[in-house]
Amino acid sequence: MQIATTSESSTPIHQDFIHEIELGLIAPCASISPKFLYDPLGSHLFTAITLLPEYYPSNTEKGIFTQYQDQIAEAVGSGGTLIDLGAGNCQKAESFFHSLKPSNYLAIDFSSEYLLDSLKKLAGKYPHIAMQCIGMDFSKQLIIPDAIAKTKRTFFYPGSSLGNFLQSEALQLLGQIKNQANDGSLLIGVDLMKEDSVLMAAYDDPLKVTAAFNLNILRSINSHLGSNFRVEQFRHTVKVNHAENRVELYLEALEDLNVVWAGNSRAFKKGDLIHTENSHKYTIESIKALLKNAGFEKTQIWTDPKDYFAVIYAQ
Ligand code: AVI
Repeated sequence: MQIATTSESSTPIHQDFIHEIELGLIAPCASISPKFLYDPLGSHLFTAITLLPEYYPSNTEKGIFTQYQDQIAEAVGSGGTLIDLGAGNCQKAESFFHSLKPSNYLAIDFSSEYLLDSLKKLAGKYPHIAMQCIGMDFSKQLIIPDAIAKTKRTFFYPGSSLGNFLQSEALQLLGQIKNQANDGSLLIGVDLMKEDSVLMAAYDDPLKVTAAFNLNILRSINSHLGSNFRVEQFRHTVKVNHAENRVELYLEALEDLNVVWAGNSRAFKKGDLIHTENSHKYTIESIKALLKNAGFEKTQIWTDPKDYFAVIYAQ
């Protein structure tokens, strides 16, 4: 078993996080970056979300991967380094090991604890693939260490996570991917715009798993900041913003309350909102234009029969 963990300067720095969280909390419209959703419990809750029948992105993307596995493998080719962005439990990348036959697998995720656990299990099953993992906040900057082979880098970014970035941030990330692919390529999953009822069911599921995932961010913030958020004083709220083509997640205060942490505090009135996530939905035209702007000239696209989701190979 060969696993290398890297702690580059891009590894999350606690002090930067505290500053970022405080800025969001004291802003007139309070917000918390969605990356703080993914503490160890949050990562498990997200995995549970992907198993919900209402959360169509996961099962639809899986259907596309299964149906077009051969075409995708032919487009991507075999060998080289597979770089998995937001690897999580590494299961999606694993499903491509057989057809893409990477010689090297680099898993990158914000939640390094969860990632290392996942990678240890994987490395035992595929001793012929060299594996590395990096705990990195690539929402700020994506830096692939020089030690990672530069030839035939294929970035793998499934699950429509690009949608969690604003358009300008998404463009910047795609540009960084293009720069560091060295003539390589990107296999990406993107969620497409659809009717509100489908979106609302996916982001406000009847089992309340998404509510738990969203509320858990308050515990994650308490552990970073030493604040005294109480989960039971908030509720999960979802809006579809048609002007911006996105689903928005919030936490709504159920009563007047005051949150305190080292030397600072924030008062919330009943009904006040904390913005926790945007999930942008694309059209085929809008994602093609974004990829082109980032330097990806050629695309191959696969979708499902309802046009809910697209898998794109971009070069
Ligand atoms: C990770 N990301 C693509 C998910 C999404 O759909 O935007 C996160 C999520 N938030 C609520 N449910 C799932």
